[in-house]
Amino acid sequence: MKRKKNKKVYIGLSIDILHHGHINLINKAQKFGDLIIGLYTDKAIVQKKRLPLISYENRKKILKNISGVKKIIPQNEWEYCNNLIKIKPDFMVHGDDWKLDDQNLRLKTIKTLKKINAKLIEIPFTKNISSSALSARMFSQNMLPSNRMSSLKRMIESGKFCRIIETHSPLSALIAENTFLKNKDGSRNEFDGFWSSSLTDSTLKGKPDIEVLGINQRLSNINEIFDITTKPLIMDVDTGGKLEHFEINVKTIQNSGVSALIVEDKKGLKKNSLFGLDVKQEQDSIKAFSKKIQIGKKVSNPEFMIIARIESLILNKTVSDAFKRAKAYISAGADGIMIHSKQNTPKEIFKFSKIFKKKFPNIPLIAVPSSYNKVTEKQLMKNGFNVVIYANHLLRASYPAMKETITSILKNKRSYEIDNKLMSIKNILELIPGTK
Ligand code: SPV
Ligand code: MG
Repeated sequence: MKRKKNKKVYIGLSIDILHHGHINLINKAQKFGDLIIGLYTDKAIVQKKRLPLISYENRKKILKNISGVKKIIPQNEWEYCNNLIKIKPDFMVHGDDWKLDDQNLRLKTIKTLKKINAKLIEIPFTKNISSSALSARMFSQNMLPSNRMSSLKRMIESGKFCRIIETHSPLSALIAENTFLKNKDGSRNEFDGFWSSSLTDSTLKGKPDIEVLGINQRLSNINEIFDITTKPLIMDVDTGGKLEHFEINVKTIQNSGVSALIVEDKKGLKKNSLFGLDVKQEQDSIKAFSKKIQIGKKVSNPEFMIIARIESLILNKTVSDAFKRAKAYISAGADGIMIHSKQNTPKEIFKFSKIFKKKFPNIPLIAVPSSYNKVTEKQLMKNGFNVVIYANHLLRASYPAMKETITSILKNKRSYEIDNKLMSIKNILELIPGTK
């Protein structure tokens, strides 16, 4: 078939992995006219799937060099309707495998095509090649520290609300990496990354949360997690320690592949914030803490995030004190603000977020709803938060389970009674590939 003159053809592609299935599609599509590709932006992809490893600009560069591609435009939403109405192509080409997915997208597209008098051409998909399977393999093999490091900032910038869970061990991280629920449209409801908590890392080692674990011990824990996972990690670095140490530690943390650190504006012997004023805790001065941020920013990569954690509300100070600090820390270069609270409702953090987002709509805002745990992710999003951290839940889940098991065996002088609450022997043998 000769290329049709003066006709326009549209395809939507994301091509994080370009394979021969895409080339087959492009070759067939271009025969119907001038081929316009709607290249999915990061923002569109994260609506339904994982952030791609390769950035939009680099994916565009690859696509530009493929023969038959006449024009590339951004595909900003998961659905094609807006681009189709804008471009008014004569044809839209799609692999017929979308019939196996959720029908919503296909039906909406057909409706829009009818409206603009365009024809849908469904091409049999190339057998034995699956982007999802390749993508899973690519993520597991290509998650170099630098890729992982930059992925959180890209994810937040793409507009995604990030859901982060505390992981204190490789096993807990493996569960967080692989557990997901399927949404109606086929997309996954899952965690976007991990939190390395000073509280649970210390507790796991039977030590108090007073900055007693050295940064190297914390990082060795994180490196074990990184060996077997691909998602980004935010590290709780307490007060960040001495200024001179902070400078060196930021570099080491960043180079290991951590995406962001959260440093709190306290000084002296650090005590866990959730104690509030039941223990002696002192807030750092705005000047000294701003200096810490500046030093950290000076030695870190632009894609690495230094997030300032404001402890004013923990110490019963006002929302306006917290906001004054937020302004200063952002001027010092902070890439985001975590506003902490030990209240059992989100009232005060919402008061803060209202003022904060008015002045800084584009600066990421992070919540740690441990005490105000009735708040929903939807409410956090509505109030301008970009990231939620469930900061201690997996360790808190494991402790009572272990304690109950111990107690049951002691009581019954055998393990039979507790067995139905435990993972089966079969499941543990099959959990880690290569065990057999
Ligand atoms: C942690 O998880 O160690 C934190 C959050 O710093 S909190 O325990 O709420 O202070
Ligand atoms: Mg902590």
